[in-house]
Amino acid sequence: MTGAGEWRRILDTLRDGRRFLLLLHVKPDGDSIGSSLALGRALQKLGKEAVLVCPDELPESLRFLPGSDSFVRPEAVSGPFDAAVFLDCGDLERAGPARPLADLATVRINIDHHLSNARFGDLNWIEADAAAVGEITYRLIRELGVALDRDMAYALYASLVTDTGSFAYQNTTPATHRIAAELLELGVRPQVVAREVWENRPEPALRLLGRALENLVVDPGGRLAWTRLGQEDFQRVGAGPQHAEGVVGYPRSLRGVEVAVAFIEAEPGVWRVSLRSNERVDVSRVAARFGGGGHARAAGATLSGRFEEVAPPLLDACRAALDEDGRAPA
Ligand SMILES: [Mn+2]
Repeated sequence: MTGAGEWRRILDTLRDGRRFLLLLHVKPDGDSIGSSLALGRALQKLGKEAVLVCPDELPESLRFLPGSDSFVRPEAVSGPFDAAVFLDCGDLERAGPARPLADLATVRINIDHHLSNARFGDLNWIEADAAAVGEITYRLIRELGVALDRDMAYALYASLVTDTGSFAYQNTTPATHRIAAELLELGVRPQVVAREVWENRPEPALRLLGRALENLVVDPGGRLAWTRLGQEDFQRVGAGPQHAEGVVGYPRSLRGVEVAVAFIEAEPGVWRVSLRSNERVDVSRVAARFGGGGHARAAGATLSGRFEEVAPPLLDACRAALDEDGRAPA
């Protein structure tokens, strides 16, 4: 959490500026996409220009959101901007190829909820206990005096639903539900969002999940479980890394598991590692030791090399974190 002065300066910058650049993170998720769509629309309602930049293709599951066709590629953007707003980016690198565009802006505003946020902005608002950046964006829009409309409500609801796993994760709070209630009152139909976000799955994704379940390994004692999807798995079912989204939720769902890991070989020899914990272990600390980061219950890192080389040290770090937790007073 940051001081109230910083929050006021962010609001002032948004009120005073005319032209804004909104930046998402690479492999954009519902939180990043929903927050930027909602804030962009709010700024437009105030008569300002908002350019929404997406470093990657939008995931299929979020293209139902109104305005999702308004994102532009980094190479199509020209400055100057009064401010660049980073949403849901734990560090500058997360903005990927869009990162240099921030130099076209007078002020860099960093709005995030990652514990590990690098505070790279001129103005930073980091709220680690916000379930989603969408919650912070909701308050920003309210305090800018913009009335939420149905399109913004859908965007913010998508942000909440994706970052809380449909209000199931530990980050879900009364505030999350209060905001969600208001979004439903504005016309959001929850079944539409759930269907689009979770259930509109292409067949290769389900086939790939089958591979992931076959590759499941459970540590003796049952508190650590992991799976892997190598290039051979993707080839076998005609899937790509984008179809591996959410796979780590399956080892996490196993009875007795505290820490779950998914090793995804996104490119030959490049492993995207997803870490999850259920109750106690801070996996962002494990991820940080391997150059990654994230939240206490959900974090990630990228490792290069053969699986046999990259996996054991990371799994050992998980075991050490679990041992440490076992020794801590209850
Ligand atoms: Mn988020």
